[in-house]
Amino acid sequence: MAFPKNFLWGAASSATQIEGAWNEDGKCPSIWDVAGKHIENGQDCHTACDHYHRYKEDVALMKELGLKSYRFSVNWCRIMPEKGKVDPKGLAFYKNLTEELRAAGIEPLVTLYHWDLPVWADKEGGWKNPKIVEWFLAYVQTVVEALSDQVRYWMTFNEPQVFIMSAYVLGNFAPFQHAILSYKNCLRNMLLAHGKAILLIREAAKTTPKIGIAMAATTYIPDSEDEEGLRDAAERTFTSTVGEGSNGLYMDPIALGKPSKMLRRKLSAEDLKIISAPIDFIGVNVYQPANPLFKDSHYQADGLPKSMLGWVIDGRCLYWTIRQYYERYHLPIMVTENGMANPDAIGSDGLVHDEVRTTFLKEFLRGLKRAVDEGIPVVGYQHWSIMDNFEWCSGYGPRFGLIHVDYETQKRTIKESAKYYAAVIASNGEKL
Ligand code: GCO
Repeated sequence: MAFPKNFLWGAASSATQIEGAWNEDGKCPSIWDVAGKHIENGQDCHTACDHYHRYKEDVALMKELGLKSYRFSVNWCRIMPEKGKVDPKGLAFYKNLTEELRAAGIEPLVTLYHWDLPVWADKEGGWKNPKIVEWFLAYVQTVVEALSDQVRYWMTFNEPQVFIMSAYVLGNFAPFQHAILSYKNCLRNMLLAHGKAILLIREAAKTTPKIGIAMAATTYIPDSEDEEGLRDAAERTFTSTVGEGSNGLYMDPIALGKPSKMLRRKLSAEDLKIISAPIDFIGVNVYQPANPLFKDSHYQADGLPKSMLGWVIDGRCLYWTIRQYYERYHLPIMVTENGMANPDAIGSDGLVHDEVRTTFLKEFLRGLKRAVDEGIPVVGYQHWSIMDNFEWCSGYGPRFGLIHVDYETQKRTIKESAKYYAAVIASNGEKL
């Protein structure tokens, strides 16, 4: 089976990771702007790729690569620098960006929350405070009213596992807290904010919206493809609570209206009705399989290549994530992130020879094709990332981009892997 004609081949980014201009045009600081000592090598996100000032050049590069879609996030801190106060300059930036994308024939895919919580909201407890639902909805309303003439695709949240579990329990993402007793409250607040945002978007949008959520979809590759192997893998993927592998904990209430055991007493029937407001697709962010997390897995990671962050490279995990999510939730799937970090540099010929990323793409896109061939409705693939950027606490060392960024000069260079990806897009996935 061929890829659908309107398949969304694209790339992804997020506001904090590329925009810079952290205190311009009235923007308030986010929890990442003040992350200080938590970031490697004394780095920060204040300038990043200066995309705020260079978005036209960046959209021109996307057009050159032939992207059909571009996933980016809106930074809450630009839109509402104070509680209840809208900043028209912040809105103008995203209006200009979406218009530029439309003019280039690129479909904008908007994430409403990719972790840039305003410091004013954090001071009042952030995701621990039930009032955040109201604050978040006021922000969403403003964005949807301003952009929905140009934007059809919306994602409420990016990787709730990370901005709830890692940020408030493990304490390794901003705001770096160990508030385990608040974990269930944070989860409930996030789930209600998601469900209410869905209803709001459907009501306020000027063009019929397609709404989803992007999950940290770390899933388990079956040890064998017989019935037992498949059942065992899916079971581990959705019911394990190991780190970010807790797919069912976060997704079951949303897509099935069913809480896991842990949330049963926390969510009322009324809550669940709101939380399970119908969505149009599930976004999956896929990097590496979950298998190495399970000691009793037969999985052999030893011989497999790893990225510079130590993440195992195994292209099969894209296929299995798509299949397991589809079989459990029966919703169209969008790959909202997939990529790898590499210490890329410009060669003496002025080119970036990132063969490892090309090999990575070939392998993962074959997994994507297998899913499409089997008739699973996959609506798009967004490579992470459009350009090298600020990798949260790891700073600027790990380079995930299709486009190389020289952080001294802000010069952009299209990497060799991006040329390969452009050819795949031009053939609509025929030439992998
Ligand atoms: C995530 C985020 C991205 C990361 C990327 C690489 O998945 O953690 O959505 O912002 O940069 O995943 O780690």
